[in-house]
Amino acid sequence: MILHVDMDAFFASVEQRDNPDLLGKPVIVAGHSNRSVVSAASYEARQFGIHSAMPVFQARQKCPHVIIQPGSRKKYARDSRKIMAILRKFSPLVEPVSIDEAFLDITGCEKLIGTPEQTARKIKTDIVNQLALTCSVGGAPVRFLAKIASDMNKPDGLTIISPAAMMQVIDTLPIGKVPGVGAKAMNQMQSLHIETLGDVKKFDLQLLNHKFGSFGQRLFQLARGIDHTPIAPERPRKSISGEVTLSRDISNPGEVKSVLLAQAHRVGNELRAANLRCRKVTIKLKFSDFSQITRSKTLGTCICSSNAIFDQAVSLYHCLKITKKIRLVGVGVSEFQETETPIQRSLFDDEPQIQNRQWEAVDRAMDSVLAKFGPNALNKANLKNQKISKKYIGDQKVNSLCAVEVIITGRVQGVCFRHETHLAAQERQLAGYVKNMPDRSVRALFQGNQENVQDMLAWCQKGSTFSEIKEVNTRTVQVDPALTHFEIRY
Ligand code: TTP
Ligand code: MG
Ligand code: MG
Repeated sequence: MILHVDMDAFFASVEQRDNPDLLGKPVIVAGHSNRSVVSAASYEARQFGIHSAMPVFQARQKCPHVIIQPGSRKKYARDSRKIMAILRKFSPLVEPVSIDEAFLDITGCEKLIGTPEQTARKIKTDIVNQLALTCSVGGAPVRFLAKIASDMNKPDGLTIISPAAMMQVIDTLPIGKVPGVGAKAMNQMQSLHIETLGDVKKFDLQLLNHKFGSFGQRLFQLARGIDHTPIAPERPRKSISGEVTLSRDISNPGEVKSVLLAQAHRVGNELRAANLRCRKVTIKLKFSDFSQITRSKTLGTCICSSNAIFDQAVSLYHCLKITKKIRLVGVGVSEFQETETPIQRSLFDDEPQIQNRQWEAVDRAMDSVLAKFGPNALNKANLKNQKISKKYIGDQKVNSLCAVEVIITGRVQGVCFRHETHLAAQERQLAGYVKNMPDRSVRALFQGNQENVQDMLAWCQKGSTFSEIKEVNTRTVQVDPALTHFEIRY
């Protein structure tokens, strides 16, 4: 038996608990700007038609006296950890799937705690007693139905689907409630007159595969109550990111860097709190016309200081030729390594490595001050006073040789792209190669003086006439003295 636990109006409920004046009132957690969106809405606010992801101005239109709380991610994360700890007392197989929900496999735990319903009730009581928050629990023989069950009687719900009742629930379950069925699949469902998950059983696997691709097989199984997805207790985080929608669109590079700095700090703080270092830094920019781009860089060493993350983010930003105003700025880190993992140090530490370690020490000291005295206790000097490290931008060591391997993804495998890359590399007197890869990406190696290589990387970010660059990943590699010219490799 699988249980799914999901907190009720999580962020809003935490705010109501911590400020009893808000109890029984329409409360949303969101930024105060009209451009912000609602993160969470209390059940009182939902009566006015307010829901998560709705712009704040619309929420205000629906309920002019709605109370807006800015919220505190740290506080919610702290409560989330406590909730997960409670759940782990009921089963070793607990899989948190978001900040406010988790699956538990309680198979075989019956003798210890009782029936699934008794277990669910005990979980609810423990959470109320220890956190003064309510949750909804769903139980079913398979994972996907447990999640559907937890949503059936929200808030403060408890719904158990027994093995005997499972097929009846499937037969009447509206198809739109099945995870994975989005707007596109719904159109197909309508054309096949599929209204409930049970209706899927009228069609054979071949037709489902034809209509829904790889999702066809999953639908075929779900309609028969089969879901082999296990409860995986440890699913390590793959990335940490922070982004902000600005109160007005900006284009001034100084302002963009300020926002990158703030996001780098936020991400760095979370990274260090999780005892991790990262090898990859990504920036995301959304423009005034809502188009967006991401750019990433894979580093030779793992970092965790906010400063180093900021430097990388700025170098990615500098490689872009931006013509539109920016409405959202984000910084993300990924490809983690545990902090305890010993780092391979070079025999003679170079200046950037020493600086990195010094910044790390400063950041850790800052983290502990902030944890103790709150988010406003300490702040870095703003950019006006801060010298932006130029070591990653390319105007240092201009004459030294370097080699960078690049993987470019997007619409890049046309003939023109390789030829234009070849010409651009030759113009910059670089050695190396460009090559189409089987996974539709393009791999290239650029070797030459550092300034020219940086310039070539900036060219890659922009792309050529007929290409559409999605991501450019770079990795510094060993200089190969045998490489003397640039070629297209087939
Ligand atoms: P949900 O569990 O989806 O929603 P909820 O807990 O607010 O309400 P419900 O009773 O329906 O479960 O999300 C958990 C928290 O995640 C939510 O309180 C706030 C945050 N969140 C966002 O920040 N943005 C979003 O778009 C959504 C859906 C949630
Ligand atoms: Mg919830
Ligand atoms: Mg949830």
